[in-house]
Amino acid sequence: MRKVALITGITGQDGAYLAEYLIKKGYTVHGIKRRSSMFNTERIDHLYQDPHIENRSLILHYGDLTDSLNLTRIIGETQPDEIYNLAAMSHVKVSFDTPEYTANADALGVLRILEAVRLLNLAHKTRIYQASTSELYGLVQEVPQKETTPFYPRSPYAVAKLYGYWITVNYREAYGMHASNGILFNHESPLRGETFVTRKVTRAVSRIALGMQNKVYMGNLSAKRDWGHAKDYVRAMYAILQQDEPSDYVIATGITTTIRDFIRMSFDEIGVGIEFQGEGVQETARLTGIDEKRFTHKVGNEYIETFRKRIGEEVVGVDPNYFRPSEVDLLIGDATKARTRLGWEPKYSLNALIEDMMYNDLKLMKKDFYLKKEGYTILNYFE
Ligand code: NAP
Ligand code: G4F
Repeated sequence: MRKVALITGITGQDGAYLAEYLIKKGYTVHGIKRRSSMFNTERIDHLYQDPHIENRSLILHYGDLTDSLNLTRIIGETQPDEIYNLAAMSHVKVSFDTPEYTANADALGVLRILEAVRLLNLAHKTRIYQASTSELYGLVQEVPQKETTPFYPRSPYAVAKLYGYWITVNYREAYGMHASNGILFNHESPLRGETFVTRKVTRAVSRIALGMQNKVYMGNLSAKRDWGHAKDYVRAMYAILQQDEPSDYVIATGITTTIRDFIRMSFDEIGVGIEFQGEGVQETARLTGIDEKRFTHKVGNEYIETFRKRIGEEVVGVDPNYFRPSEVDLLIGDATKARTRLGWEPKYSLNALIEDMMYNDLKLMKKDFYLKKEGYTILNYFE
C-alpha cells in the first residue's frame, strides 16, 4: 500500500519541493491549491499528471485554509497518513497590511486542520506537521535560538504562527495526536517568492549584470538571517513525521549573515565587486570592479563590454518603505536536537545556495532579455 500525504500550500516553494520528495519515496500526494484567476501551479507543473491516468501520484484539490468545511471534506476523502500544513500568508511585511486575514489563515487554519482530523476519528492514524517559524523568536531572548528559547513574536504573521505552534502542542497533549512543529529558520531556493529578500536580490543582481536594470532599492540592510536551502529543509519535515514520538524541532544552519553581505556575495558569485558607503537611508553600494574571466563564465561574453562602462555606478539604495513597523534583527538557530535525533544535516552552504539561485535567475532573466530584444512585450503590457 502506498502511503498517502496531504500537503496544504503545495503551490508554494516548500510544497513543491516536498511533493517531489514524497513522490520519489512512493507516496500518493494530495495537494490543496487555491482558486486563482491565472494558473498558479508553475512550481509543480513538472509533477502534474492527467486526471485520466490511473494510480496518479499527484492529485490536486481546490481549497483554502479559511474554509473548514472544505478542509474537513478533503481530509475525510483522502484519509491521509501524513498532513503537512505548509499553507500560510507567509510574508512578514504584508502581514502588517492584512493582519486579520493572516490570523485567519495562519492561526485558525491550523486549528481547522487539527480539529478536522479529530472529528473524523483520524487522530491515531494521521500524523501532522505544522510549519512553524523562527519568526516566533522575534526579539530574541537567547543566542542562538533553540527549542527551549522563549518566543517574542514581532509581527501579525509571527503572532498568528504562535497560535499555530501552541494549538499543535495542545492537540498533541490533549488528544495524543502525532502532531509536531518544525521551527524552520529562513530557507530559500530558485523557487523562492520574488518579494522575499534573497530572491529579490538574486533577480536584481542578474538583471543589473545583463543591463536590464540600473539599481535596486532595499530595506534594512543590517538584519541578520540564518539562511538554508529549501531542499535540505523539506527532508527535515519528512524526518520529523517518521519519528515514533511527535516533538518540535529547530531546523537551521547555525550561520547568520546580514542582508548587506548577502548582496555582496550575490555580486561576487558573478565576479563583480561592490562597496557600501553611508548609513541608514543614505546607504548605497557602488560597483568597484569585475573579475572578467568569472563574469564571462557566469554571465556571458556578450554582456561584459556594456558592464565594464558601469564601474563606479550606484547599484544599491535604501527605500524606507521596505522597513517594517517592528523588525526582527537577528536570527541564528541551534539545530542540535534535529542533528542528534533526526540525523538531519544541511547539504547546501550559503555560497552553494547563492550559486543555485543566481544560476537560475540569470537563465530566467536572459529569456526575458531575448524576448524583449526580439520585440515581444513582457512584464508590463502598458509600458
Ligand atoms: P510560500 O512560498 O509563500 O507558499 C505558501 C503557500 O500557501 C502557497 O501555496 C500559497 O498558495 C498557500 N496559501 C496561502 N494562503 C492560503 C490559504 N488561505 N489557503 C490555502 N493555501 C494558502 O511559503 P513557503 O516559503 O513555501 O513556506 C511554507 C510554510 O512554511 C509557510 O507556512 C511559511 O509560513 C512557513 N515557513 C517558511 C519559512 C521560509 O523561510 N520559507 C521559514 C519558516 C516557516 P498560492 O500559491 O496560491 O499563493
Ligand atoms: O526575506 P524576508 O522577507 O524574510 P523574513 O521576514 O525573515 O520571513 C521569512 O522567513 C521566516 C522565517 O524566519 C518565515 F517564517 C517567513 O514566512 C518568511 O519566509 O526578510 C528578511 C530580512 C528582514 O529583516 C527584512 O527587513 O530582510 C530584510 N529586508 C531588507 N530589505 C528585506 C528587504 N526584506 C524584503 N522582503 N525586501 C527588502 O527589500
